[in-house]
Amino acid sequence: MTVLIDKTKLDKNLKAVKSNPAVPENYVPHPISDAWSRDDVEALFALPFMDVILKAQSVHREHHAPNSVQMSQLLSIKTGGCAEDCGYCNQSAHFDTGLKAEKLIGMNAVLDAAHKAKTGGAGRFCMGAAWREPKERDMDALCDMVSRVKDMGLETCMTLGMLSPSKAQRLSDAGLDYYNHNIDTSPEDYDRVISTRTFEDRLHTLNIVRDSGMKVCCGGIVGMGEQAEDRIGLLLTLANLNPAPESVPINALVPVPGTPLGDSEPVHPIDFARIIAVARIMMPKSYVRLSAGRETMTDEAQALCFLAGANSIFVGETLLTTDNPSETEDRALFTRLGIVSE
Ligand code: SAM
Ligand code: DTB
Ligand code: SF4
Repeated sequence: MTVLIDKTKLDKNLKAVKSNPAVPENYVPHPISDAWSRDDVEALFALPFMDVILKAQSVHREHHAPNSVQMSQLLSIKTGGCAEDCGYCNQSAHFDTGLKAEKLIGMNAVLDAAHKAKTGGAGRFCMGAAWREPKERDMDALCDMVSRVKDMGLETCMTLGMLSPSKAQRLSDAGLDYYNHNIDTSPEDYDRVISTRTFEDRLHTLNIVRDSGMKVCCGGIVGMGEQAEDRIGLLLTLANLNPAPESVPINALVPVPGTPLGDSEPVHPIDFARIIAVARIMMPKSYVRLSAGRETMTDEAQALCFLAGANSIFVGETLLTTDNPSETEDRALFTRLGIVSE
């Protein structure tokens, strides 16, 4: 049995979870499976590049259409001023990044953006809020956004921070298909990056999302100055969630000046493709998304990621607040590679 989380630390962190008012008194964490051991993942990372890519491509072709990539479009529905202190994030109120905090946007702005997303070919519309958790008073508006976007024939996704069981159920009942909640890095590295919540808080919300019937979108960020063992720990935790997330965004840090991680060294494109390949091998049925960071990647680096088994991207020229390649650039790349969107 693989020990993913140090027991003493887990006990300490479970107390932290229990201090979260969203967590019921009788909370028992879902067991994490031991389908993948740390040794297994180390062995995958140690493979020569050609071997890991071939393995990933074979797994990919067994489970997915080889030349098809899912397209999701993001919209920030509540920008900036966030109470959390995630060291990578320009939306945290703890750091001075020059980003202006805004209120929850209105329905018309959401519907306009969703319409543009659909016209641009996106199949899923993901609404993100810079919150620790949504407030009760915002729930009606959020549920309306979900049902109106779904009525347009788009899949729906939201990322709003922590959820209580009742809030998750309301979103699920409104028609929310996916909930995005990233673990970001390994359990061991978590406290270096974020101090205002625990890794177990994240796992707890993921369990609540699962129990509400929504699909799970959960991934992480690389290029935050993490060690090789943290990349292993990140993928190990994701793949051993039971079941594995249906959607796995792998973000390359978008370094933002003013954030604690704004000076981090970028990940080499070959190392990034290797991470995608290992994720693909470990989570064969999941959509592995080449997420933040495409703006600074060459066409060749992105092609390598698709070869490694990435089969989803964020489209549109803005992610939540930072730049992403334009529709024209993405269309040219897809044409060159013979990729079709789904
Ligand atoms: N506030 C909610 C939360 O954190 O769960 C939802 C929005 S938050 C911006 C969604 C995710 O975006 C984070 O979990 C993180 O993985 C990713 N993210 C944020 N800033 C990023 C950056 N500068 N580079 C790469 N990914 C980033
Ligand atoms: C995810 O894993 N990446 C997206 C989405 N889920 C919400 C967000 C990336 C944010 C990059 C920084 C920004 O644009 O603000
Ligand atoms: Fe807030 Fe989410 Fe940014 Fe963390 S990642 S500071 S929770 S918006």
